[in-house]
Amino acid sequence: MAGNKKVVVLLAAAIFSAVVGICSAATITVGGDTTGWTIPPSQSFYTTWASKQKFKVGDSLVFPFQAGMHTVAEVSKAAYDSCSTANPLSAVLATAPANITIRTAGTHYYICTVTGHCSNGQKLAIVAAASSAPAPAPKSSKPKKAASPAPAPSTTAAAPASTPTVPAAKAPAGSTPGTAAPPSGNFAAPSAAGFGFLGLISVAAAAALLGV
Ligand SMILES: *[C@@H]1O[C@H](CO)[C@@H](O)[C@H](O)[C@H]1NC(C)=O
Ligand SMILES: [Cu+2]
Repeated sequence: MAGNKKVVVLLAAAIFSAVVGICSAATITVGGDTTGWTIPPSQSFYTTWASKQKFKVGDSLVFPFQAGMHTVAEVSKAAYDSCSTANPLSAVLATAPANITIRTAGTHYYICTVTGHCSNGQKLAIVAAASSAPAPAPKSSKPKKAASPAPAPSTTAAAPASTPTVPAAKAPAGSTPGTAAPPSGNFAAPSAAGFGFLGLISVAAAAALLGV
């Protein structure tokens, strides 16, 4: 009993953390907290920094800099390569910190437009992945489940709603239906139904951790 309850709670926690961790837009401080956006200690600084980050559509790039000292503008690859400030693709942002939300997938280029700064390495190229919004669950890989998308009353819905979505875990099979904590069941049902593949991964991971 107690073990099963624990499993349900852990599964719910795993699904929740996976969804929050993977789907939410991030705020990324360009250059990190110590360097920020400035003439860097080396020409390759921002290239190296960017290679260690993950960017995706919806993330915000925050460029921290001393007011009046620097700017940020998005530019073309050619302008990035040549440090040309002639035709920026965006407004030249001079208010610190500049905050730019990544709108499209692909490579984006940013430079400081203050004379000499870009050529001294104050330039950033990032590759943004597509937004990781919850994808439609692959139907073929899912076990058939009760067609009850609406959140049902907690007392009766807990067991039926969560059991079919847990193909990897054996624990729920032998347990008494209805003993799962109502709050957990209530929470797990819409989560598992809505997050499909992600949920399955979370469940599998949690099951592996628990050794079931
Ligand atoms: C940057 O903009 C995003 C999206 O509007 C916001 O969530 C975030 O808090 C902002 N960050 C800063 C430091 O202004
Ligand atoms: Cu600058």
